[in-house]
Amino acid sequence: MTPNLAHTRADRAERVQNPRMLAEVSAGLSAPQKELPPKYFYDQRGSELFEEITRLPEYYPTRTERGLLESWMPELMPPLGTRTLVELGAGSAEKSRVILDAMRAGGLAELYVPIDVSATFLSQTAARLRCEYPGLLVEPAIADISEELRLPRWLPRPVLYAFLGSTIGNFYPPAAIRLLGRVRAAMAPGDRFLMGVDLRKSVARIEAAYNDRQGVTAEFNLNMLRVLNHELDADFDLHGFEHRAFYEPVAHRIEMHLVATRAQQVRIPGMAPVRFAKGETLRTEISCKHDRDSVAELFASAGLRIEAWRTDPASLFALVTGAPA
Ligand code: SAH
Ligand code: AVI
Repeated sequence: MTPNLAHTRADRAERVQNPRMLAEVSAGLSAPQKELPPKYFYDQRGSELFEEITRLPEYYPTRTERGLLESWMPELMPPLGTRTLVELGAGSAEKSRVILDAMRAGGLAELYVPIDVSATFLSQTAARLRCEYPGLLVEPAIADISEELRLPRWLPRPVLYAFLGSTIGNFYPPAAIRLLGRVRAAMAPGDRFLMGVDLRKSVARIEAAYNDRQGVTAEFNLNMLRVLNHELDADFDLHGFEHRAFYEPVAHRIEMHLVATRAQQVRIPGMAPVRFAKGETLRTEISCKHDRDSVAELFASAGLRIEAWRTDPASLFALVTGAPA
């Protein structure tokens, strides 16, 4: 069952009866290190907060990736003859327009399939794109990409599968490999994969991106508790938790946690009460940082090979294309 984080009564009823979500949250909150998957940030408010993050001065990934797309797509796309763009975790699809423009310039933009868990936000994205790109068929799919790639039965080929924003970094390597393996399995001859990855760099620069001065990332982090309160009727007190983000150098990743500022107990219908000791943390996200070798390793494990690799002059971020190995 696909998570559906939109704030409507129907969605909520669906989610509360969703034993899968309850089981996932229950398992995550009873582990020695409490942990929940970052997909639970993204209800409508979470998606909007992420958009705000992308405009923060400290959050370099989005604007750097956009610059790379703008300089590379007009050259990359025409020879590929891409007719369909399938995008994983599309969000607002702001940067996807750069790809669609390059497809349209060759007269080939036929179908766009944005996939996301954030249902209402996704339908707003789709509606905007239909207006902006008359003639382009836009078929959004609400799906959890950690479990499935929900694709229309028929896709005009060749297809470009895009996974932007370094969202791959939010998956532990085994889950990232499974996800890339699903993309590989969906690819036909002539199809390509395009992925954005945030690169390893100065710890100070990375940590600043996840500890912005305006506190937007902190709000985004706390939004997961709002989602649990709303979707599962939990009673998290948002004043009882604070944001923490730090770089873990061995695994090359940012970790985001919510730290309990006092001992407390949380009730979630259908689960045993959840106790937090003062200072105990709930890990809400990892954001793995890469280099060319680590991406090549992920690709190889998923049956893909790197075709091309582009970085910005400061080597903050990379765009990589892949094809079946
Ligand atoms: N691609 C956009 C958005 C990145 S934010 C960009 O580069 O700016 C991550 C996006 O992935 C959000 O829109 C979120 O709702 C979506 N997402 C996160 N986990 C997901 C999952 N498991 N399945 C589907 N979508 C997911
Ligand atoms: C979506 N994802 C790649 C973002 C990241 O940087 O890992 C989410 C995010 N978390 C905090 N700030 C942004």
